[in-house]
Amino acid sequence: MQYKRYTVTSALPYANGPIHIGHLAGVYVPADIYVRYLRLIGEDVVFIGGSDEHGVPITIKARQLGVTPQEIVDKYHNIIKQSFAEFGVSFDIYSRTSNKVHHETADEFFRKLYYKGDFIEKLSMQYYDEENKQYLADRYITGTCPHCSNEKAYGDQCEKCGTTLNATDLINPRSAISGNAPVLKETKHWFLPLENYEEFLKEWILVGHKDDWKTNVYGQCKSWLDQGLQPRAVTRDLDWGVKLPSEIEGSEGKVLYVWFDAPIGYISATKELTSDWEKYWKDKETKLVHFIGKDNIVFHCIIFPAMLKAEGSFILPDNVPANEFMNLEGDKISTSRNWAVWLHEYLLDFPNKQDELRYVLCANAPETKDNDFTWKDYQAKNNNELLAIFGNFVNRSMVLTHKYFEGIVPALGELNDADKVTIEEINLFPSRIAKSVEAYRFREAINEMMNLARLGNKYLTENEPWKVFKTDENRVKTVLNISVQICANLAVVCEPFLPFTATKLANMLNFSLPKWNEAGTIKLLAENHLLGQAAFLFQRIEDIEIEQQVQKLLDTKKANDAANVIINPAKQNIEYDDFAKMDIRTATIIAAEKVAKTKKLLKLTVDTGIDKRTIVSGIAEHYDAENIIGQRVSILINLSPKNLKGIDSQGMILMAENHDGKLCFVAPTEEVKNGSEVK
Ligand code: B3M
Ligand code: ZN
Repeated sequence: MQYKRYTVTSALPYANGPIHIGHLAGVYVPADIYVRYLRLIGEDVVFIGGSDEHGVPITIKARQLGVTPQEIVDKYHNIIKQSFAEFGVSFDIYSRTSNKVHHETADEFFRKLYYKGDFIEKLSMQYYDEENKQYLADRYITGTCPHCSNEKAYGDQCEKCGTTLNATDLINPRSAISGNAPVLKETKHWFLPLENYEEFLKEWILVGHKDDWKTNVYGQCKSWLDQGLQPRAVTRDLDWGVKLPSEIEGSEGKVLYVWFDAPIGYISATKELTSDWEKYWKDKETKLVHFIGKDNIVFHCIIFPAMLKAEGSFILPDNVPANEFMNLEGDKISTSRNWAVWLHEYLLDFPNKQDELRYVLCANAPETKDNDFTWKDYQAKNNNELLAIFGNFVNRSMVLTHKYFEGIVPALGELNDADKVTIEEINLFPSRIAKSVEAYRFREAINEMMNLARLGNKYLTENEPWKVFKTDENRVKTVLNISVQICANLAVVCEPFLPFTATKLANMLNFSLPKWNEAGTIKLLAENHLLGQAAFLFQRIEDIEIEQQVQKLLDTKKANDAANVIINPAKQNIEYDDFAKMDIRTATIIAAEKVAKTKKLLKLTVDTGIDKRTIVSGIAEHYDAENIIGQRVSILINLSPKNLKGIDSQGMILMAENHDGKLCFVAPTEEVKNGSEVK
């Protein structure tokens, strides 16, 4: 179907932390490419973004830091908004759900459904923290996941296995506020009876979007629909969020569930952007596209559409191109573990290298499966692709045109067969790239874009203008004309992916970017047009820069390991006499050797102050024999001797384990004679 305009939304990030590369690769880079492309083909499009400022993740963070939720969202909203702007994510509006217009819009939406009788009102038992006198919504409850035994599952979801949960599913539930076991207490809530929309959703998704939705999205929807839908609570007992209309009985202390209000945020933001907002949400000739991450699929494909359908006046999304996850150096990105490349830090560490990151995240986008970001790959893609192919081609074309023709676009002479083939190929690129972008296949699209640079490189290399110039200046004119035309084409078709590069390149070529449809020809630059100065589009990224980033991650890992040491609970009490039975002495290792044919054992000779005795100790994986001669230790000397690998071991050396699992000696910190009792 032919659409008149586009409404493109990107998931509203929670304002409880900054943006990282996972968000970018999954949502914002593809959405921005799509929107920039639409603008270049001259479409009417609004690109909507904003911060999701409600919900339990925000109030939990505020509580942890001892500040108000408003302070948290103010801080992160500003960081997020600024880093997006610097990164070139070209939102038409970046709004926030704490805005008045949003509260009004969400309130109006809820009321409409409420007064139509679309909700069911239910009394249910909810976990309650008696110490803090608070109902425990969603993430305020933690416990063991019944599916995968993850001990840190939340009341709404297990992040380890991805299952959506109810708080009452959790084994051994705990209040995230007090750590206490919660009690169940009655409370009233409003539910959207999703089962009433099941038939409509099945028809709309399973039949209607079988072929155009991505398989991962379609698959998740199908599995939800196959399981059968159930009523879903749209309210919560919380004091942070969009308040329920006060005239409703029992509404006090309750707010809309964050996943009820957040998607309405797309609509509120559009209202804030333009008084003409209705045509972007209510006209069937508008194409609505939601860019999201895979953990948001059910909300955008099942629940929000059911809400829209219930409301009745809105259009439904045409597509929901959700991506899988981007991992970092082989490990899942995690805000709480600080395992991420943060956008605002990247922008500081790599100033003016937005496109380099955009390129890597798009070329490696987790479109069909989870993918991995590594700094080595970032460096390789920059040095071997952006710099060696794209940058190098543009640079050679510019430098040669300046060298031979003072930077003036030379006239096209007679074309040989190879020229004609090249020109035909140039012609195919815009539509080929467009096709991939329109099908949300951005990796394929960016690779095609690079193929145009590859074509240019190959053309220059094969025609060797630097050799031909002496004998055939006219031929060089033709070759360089075609080369700079390829540069101009690149400037156009790279714009959605590499907007900063497009601007630089257009400046270099001294022309303003034409619309997409004008690309594909060798007529973008007129004969005799004066080019600007040649400059480098990309710079080599050196090993040292990459090593610094890798080191930063290693430091994070170390800090996490140290923080994660599991401290066992105390053992049962004993009497002093039990302790007094143990004879522990300070001693010194005076000889050590590896026990043959074992991995773990060292045979030690120890001066106990009483005697010199042999002890076999399982520390060979942690210490080399020659390095521990002279080491002070503590020994349990009256442990019954034991024969280990044919050696009589007379006692046990006391060791403590550090966070890496390394065994460390326990020894006096000051000079103490061998044989001194530890008591
Ligand atoms: N804030 C969840 C997330 O950041 C949520 C998205 C809302 S989109 C309306 O993953
Ligand atoms: Zn689980």
